[in-house]
Amino acid sequence: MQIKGSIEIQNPAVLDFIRKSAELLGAADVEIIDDSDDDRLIEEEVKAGKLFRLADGNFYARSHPQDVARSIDRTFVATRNPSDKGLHNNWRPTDELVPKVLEKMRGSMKGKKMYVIPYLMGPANSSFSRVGIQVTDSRYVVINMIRMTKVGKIALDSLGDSANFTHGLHCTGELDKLKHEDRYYVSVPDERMILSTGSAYGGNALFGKKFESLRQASYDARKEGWLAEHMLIMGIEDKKTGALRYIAAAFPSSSGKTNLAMMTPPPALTSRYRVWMLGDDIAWLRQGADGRLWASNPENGCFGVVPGTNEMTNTYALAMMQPGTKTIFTNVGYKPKTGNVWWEGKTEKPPQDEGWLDWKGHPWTPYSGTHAAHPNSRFTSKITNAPNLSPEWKNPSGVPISAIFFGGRLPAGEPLIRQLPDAASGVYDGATMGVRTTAAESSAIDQFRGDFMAMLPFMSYHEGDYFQHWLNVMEKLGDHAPAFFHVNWFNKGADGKFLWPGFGENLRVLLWALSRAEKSPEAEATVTPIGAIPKPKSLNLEGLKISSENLSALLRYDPDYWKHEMIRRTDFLATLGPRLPEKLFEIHLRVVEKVSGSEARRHAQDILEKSSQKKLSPSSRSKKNSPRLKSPTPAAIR
Ligand code: GTP
Ligand code: SPV
Ligand code: MN
Repeated sequence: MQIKGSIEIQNPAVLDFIRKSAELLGAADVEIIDDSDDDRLIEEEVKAGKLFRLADGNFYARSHPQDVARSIDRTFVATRNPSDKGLHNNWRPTDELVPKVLEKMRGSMKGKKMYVIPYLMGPANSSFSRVGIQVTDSRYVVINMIRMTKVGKIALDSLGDSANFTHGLHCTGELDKLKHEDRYYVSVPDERMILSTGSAYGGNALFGKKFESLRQASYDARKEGWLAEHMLIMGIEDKKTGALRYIAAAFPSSSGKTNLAMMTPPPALTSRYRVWMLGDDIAWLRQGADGRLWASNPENGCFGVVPGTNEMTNTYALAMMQPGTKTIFTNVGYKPKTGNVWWEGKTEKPPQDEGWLDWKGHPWTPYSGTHAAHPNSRFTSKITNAPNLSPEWKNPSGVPISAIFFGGRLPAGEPLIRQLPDAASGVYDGATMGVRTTAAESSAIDQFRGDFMAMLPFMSYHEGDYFQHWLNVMEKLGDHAPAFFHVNWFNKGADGKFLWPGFGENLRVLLWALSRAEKSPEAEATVTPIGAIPKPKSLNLEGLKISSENLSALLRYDPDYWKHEMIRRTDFLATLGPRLPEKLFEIHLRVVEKVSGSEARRHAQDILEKSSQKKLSPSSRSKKNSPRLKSPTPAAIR
C-alpha cells in the first residue's frame, strides 16, 4: 500500500485507520485529499468521461439512474445500547449489523484508489467543530465533499494529535448489479463510525452532511446539552431601524429551506430589508453565555435542489451557479453540443432547439412527456459563492436566534403562519407535525407522513428521548427561548394552484413573526386552538397582488381538518409508548380539548395513559395551563 497526496498525515490514530481501511477494502493506492487538489481531480473526472465541462466553466454529472436520492429504508443506526432503538431509525445491535456490512465491503476497492478525505464541520477556530475522516472510492464524492465541507490540511490541523474523529468508510459498490437490499447506509454513533455502500449520491455518500452533522452530531448533542437540527439559518436586517434578527427553520427535504435562506425581498420591500444567509440545511444550536440560543451552520457549501430555480424565484441561488463558481450540476438536462444545462422551471418555456439529453442521458424534447431534470437534481457550490452570505457565517459562536419555524408541504388545513403560545408548545408542534413527502427520498412522493422537526430520516436515537431533550434545552433557556411558529407556503386552491406566491414574498410572513416575537402591538392576531394567526391587515402586503379570498383561505383555522389531525397526533404520540414526555402529553390534551372538546380530550387521555403507562399528574389534569409555561405575548395585544 502506497500513501500519496499533497499533504502528509502524522496523527497516528488517523494513519492506523487509513491502513486498516485500505487493508479491509483491498485498495492498491491511497491518496490523501486537500482542498487544493480540486482542479486536478475535476480534470481527472472530466478525462474519465464522468464529468462534463459546461460552456460557462461549471460542471455536469449524471448519477446512476437508480441512485438519485437518499434511501431511508436502507439507512440504519447501530449501537450497543438497545434503548437507542427508535420508531424510525432502523436500529440494529452493532454486533449484528456492523460485521455484516464490513464483510460486504471487504475487497471492494481491489484495483481501485482509496481517497482519504479529512473533513472539518464548523469553523477551524471553534471548540464546537468536528472532524471526520472519510475514505471513499468515488472521485465524484471527493469533489462534492470539497465543496460541502472544509477538506484536507485545515481538518487535520484542527484535529491535531487527537483520536477524536469520525471514522467513515464509503464504497460505491457495483451499482449496476446491486439489489436494493444490498445497499447499507449505517451510522454507528457510539463508536463515531459511518459505513456506506451502494450509493454515491448526496446524503447517502457525502458524510459531512446528514451522517456527521445530523445523526452523529445529534447523538453527541444529546449528551452535551445542545441540538443538531435540519434547519436553515438566516438574518433579516431592517435597514430603517438597523435591527438585525436571526431565525432558524426546519422544513423537510425539498420543502424550501435553501430558497428561504437565499430569498431576495420583493421589490416593494427591497429598500428597507436585507436578507442574510448563514445556512440552508443544518444548524447546530446551543445556549450562549448570554443565555440565548445561538445557531451556527457547520457546512461549507450548498447541495441544493435545482428544479424551480430561476430569476423570479431565486436570484441568489442562480448567482451561486454563475461562471467561475465551479458548481457541479447533477442529473439535470444537458446539451453536449453547446455545453448547456436546463431544468424544469429554469425558463418559462422549455428549450425549443434540438440536441438535448435528459438526466439519464437519453435524447429529450419538451414533447417527450418526461422530465429533462430529475426532480431531485442538485447543484453543489461552495457557500462563499452565495451573494447574501452573512459575515457571521464564520463566527464560531454563531448568531442569536429570535424565532424558530417548523413547516412543510401541505395542500390544505395548515395556515400560512401561526404562532405557538410558548416554547414547549413549539416543541410539541414540531414533534407532531405532518407533511407531504418529496423527491429527496427514493420512496413514494407526495404521501402524507409525520415528520417531526423535519428529522425523521436523521434520527440516531429514540424519538421520545429526542423530544424530551428538546424540552430540556428549551426549559434551560427559560425566558430567553425563541418564539415558535409554524408556516406553510404550499396551500392550494380548488384550481390546484398555490394560494401564496412564496419565495421572496415569504419575507412578509417572517416579518410578522419577528414583530410577534418582539411583542409588537402592530402584529395583530386571532387566537385559535392551534395558535395565533395573523389578522390580514397585520401582514405587510405592500406591492403584492393577492385576492382577499386567497388571503382569508391562507389565514383560516379549519376546525374539521384539525379534529382529524388531532386524532392522527394522538396515534403518533401513542407510538412513543412510555417514552412520551409528560409535557407533550399535557400540551396535546390541552390542544385536543380546544380543538375537539372535553370528550375528545378524555378519549385521547385514555389512549395515551394506556400507551405510555403514565397517569397524568393531578396538577396537569386540572390546570388549563401548565405552571411552567409562560405566554410570550401579553393577552392585551393578541
Ligand atoms: P433539501 O435540500 O432537500 O433539504 O431541500 P430544501 O428544504 O432546501 O428545499 P428547496 O429550497 O431546495 O426547495 C425545494 C423545492 O421547493 C424547489 O423546487 C423550490 O422551487 C420549491 N420551493 C421552495 N420554496 C417555495 C415556496 O415558497 N413556494 C413554492 N411554491 N415552492 C417553493
Ligand atoms: C435532504 O434530502 O434533506 C438533502 C439532500 O439536503 S441529501 O444530502 O441527499 O440529504
Ligand atoms: Mn436537507
